[in-house]
Amino acid sequence: MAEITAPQSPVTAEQFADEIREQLKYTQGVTVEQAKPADVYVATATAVRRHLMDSWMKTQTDMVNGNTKAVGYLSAEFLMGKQLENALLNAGLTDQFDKAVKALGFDAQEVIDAEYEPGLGNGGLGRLAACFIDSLASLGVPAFGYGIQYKYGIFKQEFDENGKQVETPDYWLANEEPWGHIDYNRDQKVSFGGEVVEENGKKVWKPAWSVRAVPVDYMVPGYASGRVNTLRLWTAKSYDEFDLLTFNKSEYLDAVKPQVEAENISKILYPEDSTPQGKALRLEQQYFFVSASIHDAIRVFYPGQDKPDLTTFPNKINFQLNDTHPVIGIPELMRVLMDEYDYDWDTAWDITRHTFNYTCHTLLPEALEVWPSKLIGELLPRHLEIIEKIQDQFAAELKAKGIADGTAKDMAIYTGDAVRMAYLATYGGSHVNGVAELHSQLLKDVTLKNFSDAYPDKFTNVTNGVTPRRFIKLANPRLSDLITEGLGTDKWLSDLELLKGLIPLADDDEFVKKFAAVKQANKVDFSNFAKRKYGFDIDPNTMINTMVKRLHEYKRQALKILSVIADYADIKSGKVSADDVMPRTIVFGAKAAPGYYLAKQTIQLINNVARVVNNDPDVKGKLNVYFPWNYNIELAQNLIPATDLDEQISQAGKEASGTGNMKFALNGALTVGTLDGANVEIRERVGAENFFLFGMTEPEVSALYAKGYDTKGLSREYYEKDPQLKAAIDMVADGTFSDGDKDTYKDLVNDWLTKDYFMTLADFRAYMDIQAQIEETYRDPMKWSRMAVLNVANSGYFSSDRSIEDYLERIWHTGPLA
Ligand code: B1H
Repeated sequence: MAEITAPQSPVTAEQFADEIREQLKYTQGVTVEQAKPADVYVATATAVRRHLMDSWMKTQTDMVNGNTKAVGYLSAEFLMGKQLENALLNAGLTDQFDKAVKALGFDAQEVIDAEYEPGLGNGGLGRLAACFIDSLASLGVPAFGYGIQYKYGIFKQEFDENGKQVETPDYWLANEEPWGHIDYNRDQKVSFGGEVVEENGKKVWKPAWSVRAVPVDYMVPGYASGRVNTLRLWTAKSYDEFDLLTFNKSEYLDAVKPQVEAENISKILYPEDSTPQGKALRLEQQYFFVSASIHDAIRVFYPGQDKPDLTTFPNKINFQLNDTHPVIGIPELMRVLMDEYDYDWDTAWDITRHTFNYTCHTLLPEALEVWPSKLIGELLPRHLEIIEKIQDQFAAELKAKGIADGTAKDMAIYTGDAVRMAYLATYGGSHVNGVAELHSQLLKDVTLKNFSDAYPDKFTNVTNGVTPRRFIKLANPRLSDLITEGLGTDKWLSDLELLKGLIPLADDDEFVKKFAAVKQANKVDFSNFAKRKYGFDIDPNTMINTMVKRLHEYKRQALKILSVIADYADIKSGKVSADDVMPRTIVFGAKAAPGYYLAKQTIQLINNVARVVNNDPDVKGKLNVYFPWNYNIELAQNLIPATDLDEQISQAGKEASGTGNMKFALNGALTVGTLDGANVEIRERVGAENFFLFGMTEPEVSALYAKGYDTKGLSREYYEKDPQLKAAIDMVADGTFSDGDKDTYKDLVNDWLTKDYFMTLADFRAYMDIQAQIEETYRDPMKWSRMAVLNVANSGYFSSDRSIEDYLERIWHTGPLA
């Protein structure tokens, strides 16, 4: 018998059933007989929260009274996923729940399914924030996640009859949401606009309008740590309930206008992943949550003090800036310290500099936020003044370092016209980190090179990670049981490097067969799930080949779909006999930003390739393409454990890290990938022989740009030279996937043949070649499964617990509560 260390509440199933019954009756006014699964879900959530309450309160008092510095993770996105199962796991109530709901006459899965998934993030960046707060709590480190409770999360994706993406609003708060507790008594006032005047030699900001920031608190229970941290998401409320003066003039709609506008601030998550839009409302959102959070931290750590000694602030909490989105926090803390607490500039700067650190998540220049000075000046006039002064100080510092004028100009935080938030963050904080080794290196060599030359000690790397609780234990219970059996303990859930103990089992045929059986059972489960949710008929006896991530040109979904088309063309032309084809099911999941034209064309193309291929008797059962709409955490948790082959095929030097790649490797999928982002480190760890590498490296990509690939139309040569590539692109152009219409994909085709910035065509041949090798390997099931076991065994490094430990050591210099 394996040693089991998972948390286990002393409460019995009978007691837990009574607690649920009590919630149903006394809070919801529903009898068990009347209750629907959704009622039982709410009752269970409330009961679980009660179980966590003492630990939550104790964690907070220990944090405030103790000497352990806390972490404030400032993030515009927290993509949490459903909460119930995770909360049950960490509260040690999973078994009791299963038995209790059964005793009450309900199906556990139906109760779990009643929860509506909150979508308060776009993709990897938001999910990383969710993994990090899970790991902080599990390591017992005192921490706050600070963000926004958007009323509308990431849009719901549907496909119309032409296969085009249609976005519909995600009104996730339409039904009772039992996890968040709105705390009207811990509100903060956040102000905007107006002007700065001088009074008695002091700058005074006279704002034009204010909103009320009200916190909604979510418990973040640690796994086996006994600690429960807080995710505090701010919602905007109006102060001006009603403008009586206007109302008396019987202009009712004008009277409620300020209220409606104030509440707009937290209304919607911007759906652009990696290409921010410079909209005033977005800057309002950023300032709104950051200002409220800074004031909240002062309230929490200096309770009841009018004149706190804020020189100790950096010893109380360090704020991590999750990308540039919260960087306005730097001038805000300066303003608070000087204008609200009377510190002089130098003292304020010293406090600020020691309070913030910045994580950069991108290499795409268009993703680094730059705000027009005019906009900042209108919305936050005092902050613009402070930014100007920071720029002056910065310029003087660069001069003193002997940095050339031209270079210093290139490095300007404030250019007169614009404010570069990444530069402000780099200068205004203590550390800057990238999210994978290659990414951090490229930040130093390219994106932030001047800064790295001037401030080499600021730069470090923390490779991303994912939480094994949600992405192995909850998503893949069969594999979890097998791992526990193989290792003789379940301790791997809080020490993922223990997975290394599985390495010898890759040579144990019995174990490898069990592992293969787990994968097969997961594939059957997924097939059933896909039937139920989408009406798909997925054959679980085919290879499941998955590409799930946001739709972006650099991620190269186009490369994948072109390869599928090429395979299809080969069968149609008789070049390849259908009998020789290894049956594959290709599953895509991807949302495109609503205004991203080529990304949306790619979605339409994938859907229509799926329609044509799946209905063609010539390839039936051999080549199948499915595109479940609305990719989200729930779909991820069902699809990842069932995947045989995972696609991580971005152009080298473009994907900062990727975190899907880690989830797949940890669930025993093999990866086909480029040397990009964290793929590099995954391959290093699982072994080159257990990873399907293809394509140009980052230096090769740079060299090809230097030759003029995108500017001189070099992609056309690849098209002319490679008949298989030509056949595939011609098929897109000739209307095969648009009922004969030659215009549908013309912009996509034109881009491939004239520009192809992300070098899809240049990497096509290498990609087809590696796919041939993949097929050959898959035909040997034992070999494939052994490779998959070694992927699991060697991926323990990619736990977000390890990422957090790296942050603690390299950046935050703090640790667990005593
Ligand atoms: C990542 C973003 C992002 N990088 C702007 N940048 C956004 C940028 O709303 N916006 O404007 C939203 C998101 N997201 C991703 O972060 C990277 O592309 C991944 O490679 C990385 O794994 C992930 C987590 O570090």
